[in-house]
Amino acid sequence: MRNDTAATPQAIFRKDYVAPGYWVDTVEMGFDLDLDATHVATRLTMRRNPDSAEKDLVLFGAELKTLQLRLNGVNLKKSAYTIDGETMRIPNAPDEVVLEIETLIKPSKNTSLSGLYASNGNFITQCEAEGFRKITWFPDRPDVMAKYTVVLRADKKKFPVLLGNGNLIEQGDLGDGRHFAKWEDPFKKPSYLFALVAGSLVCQEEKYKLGSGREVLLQVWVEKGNLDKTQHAMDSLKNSIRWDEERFGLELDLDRFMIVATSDFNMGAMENKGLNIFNTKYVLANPSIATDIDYAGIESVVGHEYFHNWTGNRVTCRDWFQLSLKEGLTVFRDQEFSADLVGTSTGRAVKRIEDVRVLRQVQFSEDAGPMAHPVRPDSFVEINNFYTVTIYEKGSEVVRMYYTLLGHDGFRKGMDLYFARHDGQAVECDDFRAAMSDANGRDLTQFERWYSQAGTPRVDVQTHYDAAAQTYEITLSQRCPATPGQPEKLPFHIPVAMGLLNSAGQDMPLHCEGYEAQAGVNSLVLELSAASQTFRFTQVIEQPVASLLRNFSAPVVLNISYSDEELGLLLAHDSDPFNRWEAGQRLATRRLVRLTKAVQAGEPLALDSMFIEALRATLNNDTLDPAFRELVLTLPSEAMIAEEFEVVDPQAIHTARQFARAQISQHLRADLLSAYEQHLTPGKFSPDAVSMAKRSLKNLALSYLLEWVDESTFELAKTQFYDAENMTDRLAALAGISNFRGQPQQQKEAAKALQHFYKEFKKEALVIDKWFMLQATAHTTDVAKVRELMTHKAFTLGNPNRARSLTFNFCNANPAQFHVADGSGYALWAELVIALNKINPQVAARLARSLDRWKKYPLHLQEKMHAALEKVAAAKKLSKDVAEVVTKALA
Ligand code: TYR
Repeated sequence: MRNDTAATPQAIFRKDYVAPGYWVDTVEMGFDLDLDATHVATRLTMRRNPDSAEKDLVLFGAELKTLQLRLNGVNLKKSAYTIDGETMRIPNAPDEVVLEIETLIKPSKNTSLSGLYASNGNFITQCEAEGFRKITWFPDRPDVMAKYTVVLRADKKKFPVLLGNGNLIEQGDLGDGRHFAKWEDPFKKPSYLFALVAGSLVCQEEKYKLGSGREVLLQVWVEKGNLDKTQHAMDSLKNSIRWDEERFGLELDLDRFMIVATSDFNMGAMENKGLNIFNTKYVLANPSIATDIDYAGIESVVGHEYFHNWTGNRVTCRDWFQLSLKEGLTVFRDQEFSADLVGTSTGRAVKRIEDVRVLRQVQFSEDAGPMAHPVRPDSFVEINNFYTVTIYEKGSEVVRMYYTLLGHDGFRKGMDLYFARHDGQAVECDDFRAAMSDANGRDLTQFERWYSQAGTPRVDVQTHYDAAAQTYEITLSQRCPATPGQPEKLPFHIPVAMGLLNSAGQDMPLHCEGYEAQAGVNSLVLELSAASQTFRFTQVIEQPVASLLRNFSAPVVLNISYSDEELGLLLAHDSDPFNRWEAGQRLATRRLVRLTKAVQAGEPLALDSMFIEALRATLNNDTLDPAFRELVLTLPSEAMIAEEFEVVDPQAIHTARQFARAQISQHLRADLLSAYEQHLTPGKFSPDAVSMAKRSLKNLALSYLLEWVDESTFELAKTQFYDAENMTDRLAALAGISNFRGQPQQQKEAAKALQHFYKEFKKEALVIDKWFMLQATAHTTDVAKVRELMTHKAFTLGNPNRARSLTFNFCNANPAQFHVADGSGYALWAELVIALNKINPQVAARLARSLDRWKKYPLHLQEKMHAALEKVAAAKKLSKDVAEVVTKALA
């Protein structure tokens, strides 16, 4: 039974959208910044929106002390307005309004990291989605766009740097030990893009010439002591600026563009106009603290926020249900940016594979759970819970499907029309679809279902070859599982990129009825729009092997029954590198499922030589990019294997996967050793694609070598750990050492290495996060060990990065230990969610999602998960954020 102590969260609905009753033309603000009590004076010039059904003047505010409210120069009487929750309504206001508001806020008490807050003694803001209302009363909704002028005043010694959106137009001393800066943003913007930063910061800056010849000032602001870690972010910013000009013809519209790094941040980064605020994780890097993955992360997040300047800021969202309009599109853009920077076709494929892995592992799982929602949701309780992989990553896949259907030039035409129509506006996902459709004269009506229907479609494949007639038929049938509130689904418009391979593995010419044959083009995009469709190919001179869903052309699960031989052919020869990798994953998944069942049945385990030999051939194939080989050699994660089962047995999956890794280690030992040696990257560290690829293959080889317990490989890892001069190699070696199942002597050495690492980096917060993360995910780390680590002096739940490093990684990325039979993992989870709920609801709600899929586990685990969910649901003062997640899980 549900315990009803948690307030039932109230949902809001997309269909209830009403345009704002008033527009805001100008916003003038004055801040007297003080960490304990900041005074905010705001002056809004507003005018009635004659087209709205809303007659009242409506404002939102949260956690504010209101000192003053004046309408057209007259103090507002208590009887002149009503306040209900966060909503203030002023009835009978005149058509033209000047509203003056004074509020008092307490940044140092703000642990939610939304609104104006303190971070290491500096002021930081975060206003997306609804943080501006924690600064002042305002029609805090994205369709209200206004011009802002902001004056910041603060103590000059403590807060020498004062930053705002747009251009700095005036600054000076106030005489009393304080100083001021006046910032003016020339562009209209919604309140969620407002930002200010004040404090003791230093910057790397550079003048940069745009393609048009105009010169702009670029700055990366960090705390003192971090200026040796800003170069990569600066380079990434310059690359982003150039890329958006070249690929989309979009130029930076300001004279000044700033990035600020803070160690207290809920998400990755935020695209505030001209003043992007970043989690330090996505800014700070040098070879000794950052891994190759960190370098790549910085590049893509710097790109993402920069690209938002057009897709998000110049054209923004009408309401938060349209969030994917800006996020899905901007993820697509940052993915393309990273792919274009690498340039080579396998480099692009490597990036694509990495992105698809995240989509499948996290988004497909979300789509199959209680929080499943469409790319454009119909309702939510707390918008902060909807910054999801569905909105971002599936949203990006939806944008990519336009690209696949319309082609490179067609997509660009659609983008151009989108900006021509909507620059300066707050619009809907449908407006983007209309631009794509109108610019290309294509009917995309059915495509709308990608926005309105949740769930991951399944495409079942049947093939038939008629040797006498030389015809080949592919029948594709689609279905989509029910999701909360959507029991039945209608067919999607699915682009299926494909080719046919002959027995030598070469692409065959394609003659598909209804599709124009193009000489020399051996890949085709089939369009599946009915529940079931048959595509007929003629002049097919031998039995082909179909390569379907090339480059993962749609976010679906493709069910096709290949033989091992067919998969071997695809793995060895497919001209589409994505499907080459995919064939390897299919071979591996098949085996890992069998092994898991054997573990459960207590049967002997074995891995066949066909699979091992296919891996050996890939590993030793020097014509292949090492990064691509690393991906092929990496077995599907435990989470991916779990998706193959109705009922998940995390320990059996872990045992099976470890067995397979040890077998690969044993049988490919010589090959792995030589791959290790061949891919060393001596000399100065460089985060370029070629060196990164080498390191990734080398470190994969090392991690395999360590699976087959033997002293020489342990020594190899130890040497790498102590000698390496870059974090990529050090961390890889440390992970290997601490997962090594060796003798007590080696366990002692592992503990020593961990200690050594901690001492060396105790001043580098981002590295200490890695230190916790590595232990959180080690096979040997159980619940007791996590509790012990939580008492470590460097651990705190108050900092999101640190909280995530240990607790999130344990709950989400160490399934065999988290799902231990006695339920102690779940009890820990409940304690953590309840503790975090008091500090930071957004972070708490993220962790709350670790139990989303509880119905997929055996009954004895389900009972314990259910009890833990009930415990959280019954907790006092539960935030809307956490309440929504656990209520949906328990529904
Ligand atoms: N809009 C940010 C992005 O670029 C994400 C974000 C959302 C950041 C909410 C912070 C926040 O509170 O994806």
